[in-house]
Amino acid sequence: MAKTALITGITGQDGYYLSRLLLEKGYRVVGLVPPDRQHSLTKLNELKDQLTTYLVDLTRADAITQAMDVLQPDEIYNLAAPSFVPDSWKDPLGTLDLITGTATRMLEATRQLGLRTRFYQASSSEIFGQVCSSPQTAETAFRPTNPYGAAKLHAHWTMVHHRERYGLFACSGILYNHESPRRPPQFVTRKVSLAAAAIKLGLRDRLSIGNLEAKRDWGFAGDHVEAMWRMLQAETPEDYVIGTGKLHTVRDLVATAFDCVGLDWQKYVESDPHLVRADEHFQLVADPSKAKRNLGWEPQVSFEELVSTMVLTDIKYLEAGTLVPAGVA
Ligand code: G4F
Repeated sequence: MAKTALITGITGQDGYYLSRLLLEKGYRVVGLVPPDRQHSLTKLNELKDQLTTYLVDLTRADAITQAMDVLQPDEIYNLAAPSFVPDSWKDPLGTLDLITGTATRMLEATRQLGLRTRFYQASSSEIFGQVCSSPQTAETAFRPTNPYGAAKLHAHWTMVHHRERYGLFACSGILYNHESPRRPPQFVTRKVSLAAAAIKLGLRDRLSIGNLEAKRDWGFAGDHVEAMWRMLQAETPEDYVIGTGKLHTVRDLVATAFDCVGLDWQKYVESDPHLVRADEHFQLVADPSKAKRNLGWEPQVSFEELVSTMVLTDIKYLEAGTLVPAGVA
């Protein structure tokens, strides 16, 4: 019988790539979608005939428990989260409830129903924050510096408590930045790929960007969701950092993107101090050796391939005159 995988955050970038992967593997894939996110289901049009979705308010423990009781999932991937870090300063409490609250409600439902479900918690390199050593492993000290990172850390510890106290098969993937043509445009990779494409096509002539010296460990979302699945197939539940192990600057990103379309970025890009974030740390880089050793996981797509795919896909969208609302591409 086909395994059932339940995904929260299915309408996001990772939800799409993970659904595709699990469907290819023969899973029955079910998304729990909050009623106020129902409109986002159009982003999954390509997969809609193969997916099941339930409208469930993730802020309600009883609704989650009821859905899980009906579905009896073999695996849960808890991806739901507001993911744009600066927004977490505007609504720290809402961020905490959506991230930590949802994780806690799902873990508690698993425990109370006595399910043998395997649970994946989407964690983030933001839990390392002001890092004390680089590259990071799952054993590196956690020192988040924003409400998003703090909420992700709380969710991580809640998952650990359920694993250690109740014996749940639960684990965290501590993921570094992962991108694709489905990344919403407020994130820097998509902002840059869209701008390079639009400038190439003569649709605009400038790109305002924040700190060009900011550094990130950027990988491909399709590679990172493969690691999520592998974590739940392992013999024992363990936490992993998932990243490429390579740092690039925003300057590298811009130069690579504009180079793809034969443009000199320095003619078009200006730095806007209003877009520079305070208190950022630029040594967030993964040591993915444990994932390679235990899970056989390695990133397949290089930084250059990723950026070029994003720019070329955006050119196609813009040439086709397709509207590119957040997250739809
Ligand atoms: O693309 P970003 O906005 O992503 P950020 O903040 O690193 O967060 C992403 O990755 C985290 C770790 O995996 C996730 F937890 C989180 O949910 C999200 O997926 O910014 C990347 C870097 C930052 O250093 C930022 O300051 O790019 C720098 N940057 C420079 N100029 C800019 C800009 N970022 C944005 N969004 N816009 C700019 O103009």
